[in-house]
Amino acid sequence: AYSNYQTVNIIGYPFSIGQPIDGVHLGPDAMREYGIVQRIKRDAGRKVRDLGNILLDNSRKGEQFGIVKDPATVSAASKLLSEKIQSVLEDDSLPITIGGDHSLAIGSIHGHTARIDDLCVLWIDTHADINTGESTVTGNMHGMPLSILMKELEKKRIPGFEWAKPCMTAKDIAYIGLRDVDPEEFKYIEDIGIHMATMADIDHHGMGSVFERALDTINPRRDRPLFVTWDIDVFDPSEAPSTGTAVRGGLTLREGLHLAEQIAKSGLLVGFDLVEVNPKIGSQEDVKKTMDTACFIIEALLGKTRRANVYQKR
Ligand code: Z70
Ligand code: MN
Ligand code: MN
Ligand code: MN
Repeated sequence: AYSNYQTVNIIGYPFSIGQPIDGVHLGPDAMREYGIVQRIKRDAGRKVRDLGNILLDNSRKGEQFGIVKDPATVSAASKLLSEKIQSVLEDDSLPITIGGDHSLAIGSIHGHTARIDDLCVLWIDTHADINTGESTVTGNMHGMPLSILMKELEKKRIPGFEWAKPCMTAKDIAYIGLRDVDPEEFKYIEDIGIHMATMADIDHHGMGSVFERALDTINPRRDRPLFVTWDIDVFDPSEAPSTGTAVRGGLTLREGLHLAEQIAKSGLLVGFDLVEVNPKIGSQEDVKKTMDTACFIIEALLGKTRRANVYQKR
């Protein structure tokens, strides 16, 4: 029901202040130059609109809350994304946000929940991104977006995000792909009770089963609209080397494709993010491979399968 949108809207989010490494703000334009728009248009069987980049303040002011770096800059940028997402959803189209660092999920998830009732979320990532101002070791806000969004962590929110009322509870979200979770994050996840599928679970059960279990937990009747936020660093560095925090032992391209194809097949997808592609990391070859992996995933999320080079009928 939810996949009957006509138009796919691509939103670039050129932002890097949620993490310390230069270059991730160049992700959206690098993906365009690589040909993402043409690649989707080629077979998508629906309109694709490139809305360009959101105009963001991507300058570091050095302002801090405790050790948390530049929360006001992150908040202002996320607010613009939330508003953009809300306006795009007005005309029943599917927004794709290309990052930019993962702090953008504050804006994209907030924007989706503002327009879509009963949203649930798959967080596909190496990292849990649920640190609070108390637990963060790095102070990087791309490791913290979920603590802003979760109702259960409301008391631990850092100031400056008053526009983004907590909009998610543990029963609304599941992780897939985790393998680098900070001890304090793990405590939050256990206390709150968020479903997590780690790389160990994927090894043991296989991606197909891991995906079904995640949906059984957050979407047992398969009737809730689904949002996906996909951190490219969930892939093994051999598939996606050009990202700020590559961790060995990640997804193969095939596991990623199977997951994306199953998500598309569910017919529940209402929007997604693809984040943390950094075209300044690694060789030209590395960057190309990373963007190719990202393109494969975006195409599969939009319904392309490996049965034939066509998108599945919706
Ligand atoms: C760590 C932190 C993180 C992405 C690194 C890492 C978080 N837990 N997220 N790379 N995409 O800094 O809080
Ligand atoms: Mn992340
Ligand atoms: Mn994560
Ligand atoms: Mn990550």
